[in-house]
Amino acid sequence: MRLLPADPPPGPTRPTFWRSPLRSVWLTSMLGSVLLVGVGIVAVTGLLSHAAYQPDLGNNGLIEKDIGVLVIGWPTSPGWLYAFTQGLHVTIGIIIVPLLLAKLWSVIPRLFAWPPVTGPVNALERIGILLLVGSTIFQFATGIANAQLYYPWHFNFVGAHYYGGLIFIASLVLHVAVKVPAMRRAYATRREVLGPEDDELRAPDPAPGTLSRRGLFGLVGAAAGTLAVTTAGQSIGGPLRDVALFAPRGTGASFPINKTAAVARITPAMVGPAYRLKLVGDDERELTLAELAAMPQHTYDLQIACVEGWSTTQQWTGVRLRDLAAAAGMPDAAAMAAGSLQPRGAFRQATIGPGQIGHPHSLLALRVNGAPLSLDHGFPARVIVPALPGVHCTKWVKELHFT
Ligand SMILES: Nc1nc2c(c(=O)[nH]1)N[C@H]1C(S)=C(S)[C@@H](COP(=O)(O)O)O[C@H]1N2
Ligand SMILES: [Mo]
Repeated sequence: MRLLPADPPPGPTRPTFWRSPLRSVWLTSMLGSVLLVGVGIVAVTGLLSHAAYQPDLGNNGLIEKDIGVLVIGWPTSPGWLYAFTQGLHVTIGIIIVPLLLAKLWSVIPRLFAWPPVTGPVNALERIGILLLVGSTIFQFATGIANAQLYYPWHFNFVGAHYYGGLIFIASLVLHVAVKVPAMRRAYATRREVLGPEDDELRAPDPAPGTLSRRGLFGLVGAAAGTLAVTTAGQSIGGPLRDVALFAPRGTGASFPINKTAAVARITPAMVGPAYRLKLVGDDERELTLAELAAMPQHTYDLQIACVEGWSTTQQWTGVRLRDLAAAAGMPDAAAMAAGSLQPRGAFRQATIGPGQIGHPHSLLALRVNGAPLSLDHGFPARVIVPALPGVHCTKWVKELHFT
């Protein structure tokens, strides 16, 4: 029984509708191979970022059910580790967008292939492609929107981007496995001009060319290069920072503020003379700011590296977290949860592990660049730990729980 006509209806389902002389399996293989390197880096650094968040710890509370891919204790050295991996994740993710668009353009006739499904195996393959294209668009759209601080959706970004990433990786692995033979054939025959009967992507009735294949690569390369120049500065710093037009916190700003005290609803009264830092462990005690400042102070150059891709190195001064753990009667604490004065929102608490607590450069900072913290940077006290995602460097710290 035939449900659909054997001949495609007029429009994009007809092979003659697609007339660019550039499309071929070879072109798609080239674009796909380069893209694969890019998305490979983005996928691995994405999983590393997930590991760095340590969602298994306490109130980091990002994901309800963690599939547990790449469960590692996140190291504290080198100190620039997260700035590097996350800078790569965001920067490469943005740079490869033109390549992704060119790749999708190169295979678009396949989207309209007629008949839409030829059999059970083909149906599975098409579902796989649907998952791949769907999750790709979802991952790039949510990732770029997040890096641009634009949240048009109502779901939890971290969870959605994590599960979306797992679907993306699984469907990509499948896709590459299925397509490797066609790619190898295309590369082997690169000098021959294959006819449409041998090359499912070649237009049977090509229009005169307007752009050479080299021109297309040049265009994609130029677009990627422009994105690189206007994005990378937020992570790399230096003169590139001044042209980081696509970095929402990047242009010129060498020490961005993630969330201002006003937005976080921190009032001057909260951080006035009545301020006390609460330490909870085997003992419980409260310290005034003067008592904190009277403890041994240490100064280090440390980096804040935000999940959004930007990073900055400043000189921080404060009390070692391990000294505070000892002050709470727990010198060997395995976890520390930092609570903020911030009345509402996701940043009320973040948890870190034993490696972070024990590192001599892990501070509850009272000063930055020689001066007391500004209110926007977390006055009176903030957590700052080497190689930790910025999101766990809690500002306006009210209490530290050691367990
Ligand atoms: N209480 C609180 N702490 C916080 C945040 C926040 O919104 N509230 N933002 C976090 C994030 S996501 C980052 S990247 C850093 C940024 O620190 P900065 O604003 O001093 O640059 O602070 C972290 N600490
Ligand atoms: Mo952040």
